[in-house]
Amino acid sequence: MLVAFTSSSTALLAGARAPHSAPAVRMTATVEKPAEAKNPAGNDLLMDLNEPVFPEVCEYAGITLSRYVLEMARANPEKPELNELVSVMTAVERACKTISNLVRRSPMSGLTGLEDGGGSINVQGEEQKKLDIITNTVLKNALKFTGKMGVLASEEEDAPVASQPSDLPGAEDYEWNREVILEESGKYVAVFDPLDGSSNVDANIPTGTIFGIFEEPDGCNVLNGDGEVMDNECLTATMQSGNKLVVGGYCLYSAATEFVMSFGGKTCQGFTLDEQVGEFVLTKPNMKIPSRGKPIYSINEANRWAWDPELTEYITTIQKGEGETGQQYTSRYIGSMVGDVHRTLLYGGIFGYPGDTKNTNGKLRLLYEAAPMAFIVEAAGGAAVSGKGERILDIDPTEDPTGRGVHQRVPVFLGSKDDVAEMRSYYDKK
Ligand code: FBP
Repeated sequence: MLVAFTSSSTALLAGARAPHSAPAVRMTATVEKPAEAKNPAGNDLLMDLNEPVFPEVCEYAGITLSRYVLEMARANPEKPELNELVSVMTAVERACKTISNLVRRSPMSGLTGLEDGGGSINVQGEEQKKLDIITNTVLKNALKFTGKMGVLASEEEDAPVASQPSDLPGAEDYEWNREVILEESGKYVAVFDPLDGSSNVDANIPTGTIFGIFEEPDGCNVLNGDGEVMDNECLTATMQSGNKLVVGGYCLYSAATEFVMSFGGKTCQGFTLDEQVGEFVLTKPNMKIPSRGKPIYSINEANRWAWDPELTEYITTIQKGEGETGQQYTSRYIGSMVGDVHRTLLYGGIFGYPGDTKNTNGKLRLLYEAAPMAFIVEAAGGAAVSGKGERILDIDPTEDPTGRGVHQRVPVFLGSKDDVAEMRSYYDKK
């Protein structure tokens, strides 16, 4: 028997705090064990995790993110390593709460504007915002403090950094018990974009944090016998295909702060930050993207002149309402990937950042933007492909044609399965 979340329970969880007269709802969810380990998009899963069990839910608190992650580890006793992921996820959760507060208060706390008045340029040639630097530090430190991370790769870091607690602020005066540190660290690898869409942040437009957690590849030792960092090993540890992700997700900083993630790729869960309590509460259990959603496309049309003719034909056709559905599509584009993907996940349709004659590989980075978002979209039953129609999660970053390593870019199309398939049909018919 399987009891997943029913609409009334969702309503209950969605903060429709039950009036005292409503009988306490005892919710049962049994362990889901699907026949074959496929994600909702029908693709292989790295690991076949059981969904957590919530025999009881406090009608006033709901299911918090931290409880969900704990229950996920409990529901998979045969994978004790998941217990270590609990502290990693707690760190990501805490960092996102901190970032949400920093972004929300930035106009009052002088955190708007460019770092060094525009003099601080990241490895991608972008002027860094003050918040790019600060949010990067917040997430980097939160992950390092877990002692569980081997390597971190961030949009704001030139190269992957080994997570050595010894380089944390104040570490020089602290007596490190090196054995423990060596033993503890080096299990997980994190890739992240600490503040995606930061070009919009000063205008109070939605931004977000995107993250992905990998297991460190077997036999990868970022520290040699003398505890020195092996840069090549760091790079190797981060350059993994998206289908190796263990956890992927994003946090959206908008009217509400929402945390959407998939643990293992089989389901997609949405949590909303209850600002009064300071907890992420499950408000969108088992998110599913419609296979054919609202007639919405989301793409920066300013680059239209440089697009492939196939893409131009597709967009023109759906704009005229002459596509497969006969519906006239409308355009929605925030210019913050997290915001545009979140809307696409809820309403359906298609989001894209294509390659074009100017930027053949588009703008979005494979490791810490496209792959975690593709992981989420597939966990919700959608599709995510590159400009060549390749599954984003199967792209091997070590086969990097651009030589940009962790910062390599990839053309991205993702969203409702039928919309992505329709878009691809224009390339396949040539
Ligand atoms: P960063 O802000 O993290 O560099 O992200 C890139 C991004 O802002 C995406 O969020 C967004 O989808 C895209 O660039 C918008 O690019 P453009 O302004 O060229 O449409």
